[in-house]
Amino acid sequence: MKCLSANALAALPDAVARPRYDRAALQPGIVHLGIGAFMRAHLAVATEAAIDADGDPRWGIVGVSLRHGDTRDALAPQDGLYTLALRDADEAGRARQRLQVIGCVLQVRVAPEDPAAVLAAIAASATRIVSLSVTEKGYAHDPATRALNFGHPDIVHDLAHPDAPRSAAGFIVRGLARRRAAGLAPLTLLSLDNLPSNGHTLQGLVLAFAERVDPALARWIADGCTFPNSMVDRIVPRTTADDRRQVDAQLSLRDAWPVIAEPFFDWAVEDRFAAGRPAWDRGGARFVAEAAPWETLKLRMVNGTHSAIAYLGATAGWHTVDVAIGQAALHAFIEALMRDEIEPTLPALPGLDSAAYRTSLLARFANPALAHRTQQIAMDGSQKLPQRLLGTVRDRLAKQQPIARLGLAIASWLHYLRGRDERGEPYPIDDPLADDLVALARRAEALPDPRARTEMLTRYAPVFGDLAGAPALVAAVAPALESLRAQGVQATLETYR
Ligand code: CS2
Repeated sequence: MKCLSANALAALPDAVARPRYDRAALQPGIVHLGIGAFMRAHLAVATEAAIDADGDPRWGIVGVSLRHGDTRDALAPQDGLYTLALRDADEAGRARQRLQVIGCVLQVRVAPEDPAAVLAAIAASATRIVSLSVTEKGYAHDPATRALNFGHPDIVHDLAHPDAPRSAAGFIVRGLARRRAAGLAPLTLLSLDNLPSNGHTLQGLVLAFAERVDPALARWIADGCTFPNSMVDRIVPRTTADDRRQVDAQLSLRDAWPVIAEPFFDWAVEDRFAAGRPAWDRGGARFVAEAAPWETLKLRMVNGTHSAIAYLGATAGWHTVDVAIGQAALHAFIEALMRDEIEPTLPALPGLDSAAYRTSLLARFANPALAHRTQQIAMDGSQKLPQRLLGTVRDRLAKQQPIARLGLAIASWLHYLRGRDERGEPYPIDDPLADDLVALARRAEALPDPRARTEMLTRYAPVFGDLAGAPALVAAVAPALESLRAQGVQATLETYR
């Protein structure tokens, strides 16, 4: 089978969408840090639609991998091309996929191999936007307070090595320093991660780092660069070897690294760009005055329940989200969690029908064609819980409202930290704070008293922050945790639905 490449585009089956614009004319205008599956199924797709719609050639993308060379190794021989496979099921429940070859990624840089090339890309005169999807832990911050963690090894390293940073904040600040020194204009820093007020969060981290490097640089960034907040939403599971085979069969070409996603796409982004932007609205983006209310909606409804499904599913042995949500008791629990405990905390969003949002979200989770692994979503819980579940808890406790179901969602994470499922199968805890968390779970396990156990676990401040050990939190989590331990996931769900 031939490989996907610029020369092979003409041979694609008619049903496969492909770039219609002149790829050779594209200039690199966006540098994207963290070119993983999510970005290739979201930002790149909206950018592709914008270029297709108006032909503006200034928005080609230079992707940066902050860790491994695998994306570059896959995409370079393909001239940067890759396939997006949108998957769902037809009315009869049969899985189907719609393919599109994306052309706006011009090249991929691998930061550890060539940090100078990444800095040069940020400092290039044609670059107008530096975007990021580096996941929660890529911000090197304290998850509970969202302040830059100056004790983080990458931040310590980056303060000492101006020419070879490792962290996103290090690359951004050192790259901007070069722009400033070269007399170039400031640009936009655009976070696409699932953090509350992700633009403001990024701004706080970048300015904190820049302040340590040079206060005048920090002022230049604060005055000239913009940090729009944005809410991103599309479910993008990790691509498997099986996915590749299915895409290859339909392409009649070999694509070393396609991305798989649901058809649903949403992006609410603040229209504050220091040096222009693509016409992303042509690709489904919504330009909004304030993204924060949309972020709260999405983080609490989509991600909060996704994490609960992940921990309950992984411990019960339901390996994918569709299988998990297909369990009547889990479905009923998640629906009730949304309706009774999350939705009442959400900010007013004009035009939003919350019942319809809930129903469509449950249908997205039930998509049988994605095979989204619960263990994948379960990773990095320490970085995710604060904005996904604990903000909701805080809001409800402030109004003396019950948090029984949120208590079970949090208990499911604590239970998961034991590192083995209900059949006794062990799994690794994949989390930057795993060492702490596993040791804590062991110490708690040794305590005979259930309440003392929950108290010890919820006293973990990097995650629980000002809620650490709070009596109302402990009162909700302790019975749920005990029930998970003594009766298992299924029986517990029956009492919480
Ligand atoms: C998921 C998200 O892996 C996870 O933590 O909850 O990646 C989720 O699929 C997306 O945010 C949906 O937009």
